[in-house]
Parts: sequence; C-alpha cells; structure tokens
Amino acid sequence: MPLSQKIPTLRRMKNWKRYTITAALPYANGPKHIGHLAGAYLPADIYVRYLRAQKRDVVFVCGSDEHGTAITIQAIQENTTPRAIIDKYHVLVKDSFEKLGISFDIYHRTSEPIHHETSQEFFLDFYNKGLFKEVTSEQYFDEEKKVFLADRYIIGTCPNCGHDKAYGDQCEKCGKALSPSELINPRSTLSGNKPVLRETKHWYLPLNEYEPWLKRWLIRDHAKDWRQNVYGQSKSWIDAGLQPRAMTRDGDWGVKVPLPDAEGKVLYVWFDAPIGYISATKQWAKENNKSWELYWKDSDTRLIHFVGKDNIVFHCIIFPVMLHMHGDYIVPDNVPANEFLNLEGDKMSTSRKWSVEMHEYIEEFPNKADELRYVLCSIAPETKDSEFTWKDYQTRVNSELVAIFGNLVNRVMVLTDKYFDNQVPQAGECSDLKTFISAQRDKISDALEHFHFREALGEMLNVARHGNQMLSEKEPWKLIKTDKEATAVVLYDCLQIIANLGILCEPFLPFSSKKIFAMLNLDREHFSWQDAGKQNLLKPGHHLSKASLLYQKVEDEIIQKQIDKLQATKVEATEKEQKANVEQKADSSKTPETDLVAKAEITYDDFTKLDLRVGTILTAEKVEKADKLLKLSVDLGFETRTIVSGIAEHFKPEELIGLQVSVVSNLAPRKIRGIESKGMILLAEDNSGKLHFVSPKDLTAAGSIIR
Ligand code: B3M
Ligand code: ZN
Repeated sequence: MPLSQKIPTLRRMKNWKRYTITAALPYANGPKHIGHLAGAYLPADIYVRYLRAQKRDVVFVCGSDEHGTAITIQAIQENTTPRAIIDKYHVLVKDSFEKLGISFDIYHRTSEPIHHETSQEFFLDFYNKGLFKEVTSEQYFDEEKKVFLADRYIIGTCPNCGHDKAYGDQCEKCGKALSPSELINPRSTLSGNKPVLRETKHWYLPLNEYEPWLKRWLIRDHAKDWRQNVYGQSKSWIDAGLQPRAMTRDGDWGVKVPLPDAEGKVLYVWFDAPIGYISATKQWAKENNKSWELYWKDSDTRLIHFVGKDNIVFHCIIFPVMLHMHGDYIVPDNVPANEFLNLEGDKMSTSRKWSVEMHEYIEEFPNKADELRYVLCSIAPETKDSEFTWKDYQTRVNSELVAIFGNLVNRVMVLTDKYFDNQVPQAGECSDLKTFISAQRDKISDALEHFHFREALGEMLNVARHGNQMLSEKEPWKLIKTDKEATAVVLYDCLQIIANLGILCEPFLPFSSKKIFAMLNLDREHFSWQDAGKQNLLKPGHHLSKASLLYQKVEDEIIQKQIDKLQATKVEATEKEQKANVEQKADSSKTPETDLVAKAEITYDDFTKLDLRVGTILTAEKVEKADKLLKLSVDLGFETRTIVSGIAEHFKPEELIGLQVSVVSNLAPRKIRGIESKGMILLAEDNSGKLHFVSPKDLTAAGSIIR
C-alpha cells in the first residue's frame, strides 16, 4: 500500500441532525442464529457504533416481537402459553445480543402497555379518518381449539397429485399453490378435526390507494441510493399492483382491536410489530429524558431499518404506507436489507437444527465475540446469499485476525517493552503516515455511509497490514543492534497505527478496541472518529500497560467438533425422514397414492453416473455414543473402504461379517461423527420398516460392477 494516497472525497450526503436506527424485532419463540445476526443486527450495530464514534445523535432500538400466529400455534402444540414461551426466549436472545456486543439503546417488548397503547393509537387514527376498508369473509375455524386457522394450519389431500398432506397454501409434493377450500378432506393440524367455515369481519389497509405515493417516494426517489435487491423486490411488488391487506386477526393473543364491536380480534402482527420501534423509542426517551418525537417526526432525522430479506416488503411498503397515512411521521431513508447466510451448503434453520445459534456460539467459544463479528462481516450477504463454513471461520480468524491484526499489536507491544521500557519512544510525527490513516478513515467512512460493510472492514484491516509491512521492512529487532533512534521511529509509528486501529476497529470489533485502549493505557472516551489520523494519539514518554494477546489461533479440533455436530444432525434428519417415509408407506390404507408417486424420471446418463459395486463386509463395530451407527470396513476388490451406516438398530455387528452387499462406491466422502465414510450400502426397506441387504444371489468377486 503506497503511503501517499489521495484522500477520497466523501460523497455528498444530507446533513442529518439525528439518527433513528432499528433492527428487526425477533420473534421471541426460539433462539436466534448467526444468520439473523449477520442479516440485520451486526450491520446495524456497526453502523450505530460508527455514528456514535462521530458523536452523532443516535438511538438504536430493538426488542422482542411477542405476537403473531406462529407463537400462538406453537403454544397450542407444546401445550403451554405464549407468555411462557416468550418470557424464556426474550431473556435468552437479549442476553445473546449483549454478549455479542450488539449495543441497543433499548431492547423492548411488544407486550409492554406502552406498545399496546401506541399500536391502538395508530389503529384509531386510521379508523377515525375512515382510511380502513371493512371486509367480511368466510374463514376456516377449528371448533375444538376455538381458533381461526391460517392457511398453513390446514392440511388435506391435494386435488392435483393426491398427496394427503398438502397445506392450505401449497402442496409441497407437486408444488401447486392452493387455497384451503381446494383441499379434499381438509383437517386442522391442531386438532385433526374438519374445520368449519365461519364469517368474520376485518379491517384492511387499502395499500392500492397509496400506489401513486409509493411510485414517487420509492420507485422514483430511491432508485439510486437503495440496494438493488431491496429496490428491485419492492418495485416488483408495486408494479404487480397492491391489494388491500387485513390488519386484524381473530384471536386473543396480541394487541386488542380498540373498538367496541371487535371482541376476540387483535391487530395483525405485522401491523403492531413495526410500531414496536416507535414504542421502544418512547420508552427509551422516557428513561433518558429525551423527546421521542424528534426521533420519529423531525425531517432532519434519518430513519434506517436493518432487516433480513424476508422482511423487505413490510419495511419498504407496508410500514412506510402506515407512517405516511398517519401523516406526522418520517419514512425510512434506507432499508439496507441483507440476503441470506447459508451454513455449510444448506439453508440455515433452527427447526431442522442446521444452524449455529447465537447462545451456542457464546457458550462454545467464550470471549470470542469479535472473531464471529469479524467473520460474519467479512462474508456479509450484502448483494447475494453467502455461506458460513467452519473451515472458513478458522481460516479468516487465523490468517487475518491472528496473523495480521493480533500479530501487529503483539509484536509492537512486546518490542516496545523490551527496548523502551514499555514507554512510547521519542520520535517526531510522520506526515505520510497521518495522510495514509486519514485516507483509510475516510474510505471506511464512505463505505459505512453507504452500507458497504465488507468493504469498510477490508479497509480497516489494511491499516493493520500496513503496520506489519513496516515491521517486516524495517526489522526493528535487527535495527536495535545498530540504531536505537531509528528503532524508536519504527515503534513510535507502529504504536500510532495501533492507537488509530483502536478507533477504526471499534464499530466492527468493539471488544478488541477496548483491549487495545487498555493496553495503550488510554481512555477511549477521549477520542472520536475524526481523531483517527489527525494527530499523534500517543505522546512520547507515555507509559503503556501490560500487553495481552488479542486473539488466539483456532485449532483444528475445535472446528472438527462443530462440523461433526452438524454432520450428526444431517444423519439424524435423514434417518428421521426415512422413518417417516416408512411409516407413511406402511400406513397404505390411508395413502394409497404415495407408492404411486415415484421419483422424477432420470436419463440413462444419470444412471451411469452411479458406480455400483459388490462389496464384502470385513469388519463391523458400533460407533461410540451413536446408537444408530455401525462402522464397517468393506472390501471393494480394488480397495477396502470405511463406510458408516445407520443400521445399528437393525443388525448386530457380528452377523454382518463376510456378507456381500451392494455399494454406491463413488458417493462423495462424508465425515460422520468424526469418521470419514466413503460410499453407501444399499438396503431395501419393507412396509414394516425392516431393512434387507441387497446382495448377489451367488458368491461374487468383491468389486464386481453392478449394472
Ligand atoms: N418478527 C419477523 C422476523 O423475525 C418479525 C420482524 C418484525 S420487525 C418489525 O423475521
Ligand atoms: Zn400436490
């Protein structure tokens, strides 16, 4: 990196007086995973910390979304109450965010009275102005459970393919979009009973009437400054034509509809949840002696919503329309939604256990919040879906955080202690260095102002890279033997770089920043963002504190443990699926169609891709701590393979020795419980779920090709 760089001119931006930053309110019905963190909370926190470092006026709000059908249904299924579920997860999620350094000014709850009042005030404002459309329609009702059923909670036989577990909104077997009334023999997923149609009245937001406004505000005015994905998704919704949308639901869990004739009706969760940002701000203002209205009604306030891509429509269309309908409110200036973060090649999902939950990471990687923040920011799904893998986590931590950032800090601290008695050595300011750091500061600012978090992080790391380069060029450990003054200059400059990094890394790596300031014996509060590069932050003669390692190398075993854990989940899920299939097949009186629905046709070429061989089982043993797994060694003629198979509950190891079986020999190897399994043994599963080996009738040479 050349020292003298041109300082980029910051792209011109409006001079905002204050900032209201929101991050999507997580549903409090389960833990949240690192995909959620990367999607909304981490970028929001980085942005907020950057604003605060500039001493700008900002409020950062979030909290639990405690309402919604999903939570109600979950409570029915788990035989508990919504309250019991959310109380547990509110605390867990709030605590996880704190430990990961997400610095909300308030983490509120939508069950608080102030939230109910605020949401009802919005509803009444629209109602009194006559803005709602009242619509009566027929909806399915479960008489036993006494609830109206959302489409997802009704199953029945698909009129298209005969699948007997099609959902009220879609058949997952043939993919056809359905409505509940099309299902043959509809049943409630809650009671199993046939639901009945009942009339019900609801209040609809006439989104269609706000199309002209949306076309100006969003399509015309935000074509350039919003992310492509966010703009594109919103525009296509508007272009397709908006429909009135019900803002109330039947039920008793949620904010009550504040009308006398609305017994048993609550506000739609997506009506009240975004208002949660406002009620959280009100609560925060109350506790901090501020005016909440300035943060929501002053046109010099910049409102930014950080959300994942599945929330785009609510934050770019429905909530802005609500704010606009109310009239006194500002609307979001940007919604920098991220795409999805996948995990080891698959979509992240808590229910499928294919995820890394925040609280699990915190438990299993104590004091490593910055490591996760670093990795998630460097792979942030800003423009397209991205992927978290444990190997990549290890590589990024070891070769970037440890080898570049941590190494610089550690070497400089150790050398200063050794040669200069742990005091900042005497040297003059280096103007090139100042220019370089100011330029980096402005590059980071520019990237952050435009929500390019990955780029900003990269520029921050370049500052550390620059310090390392100085060390390897000047080699102070050699220089000290001949020239103490020159050594002083190198270490002085490197110490300034570290102090500057303390400021510049703070939005991304707040815990590291704190440690750096402690090591340098400086008070972080005395420095603002603009101090980076501006002056020499450490004065000659200043005493430093004791050095400690910023980061530790991530060892292979730690990573392997995580990979094994995920792999075990996959094996379990596959087995469960197989079992479910068997059960469904065995129950053939109910589902005669299932056996008729074969897999999709394949070509002969597809078939020839399989390398099927006869194998002879040489040894078989149980896999420790895995009830279902056997570890087999199988002679395939040309080599002997280790294959892990989920058959331990069906066969005793000793009865398998010498048995000839069919093997898919070119299946990609998989690690199962730490054992590399190369290949798969074919088994036939009958209607009772019993397994049978597919074996040659006569003794056949191991390795013989099956075709
Ligand atoms: N609770 C959905 C979600 O967690 C919803 C967000 C509300 S933001 C106002 O994805
Ligand atoms: Zn179907």
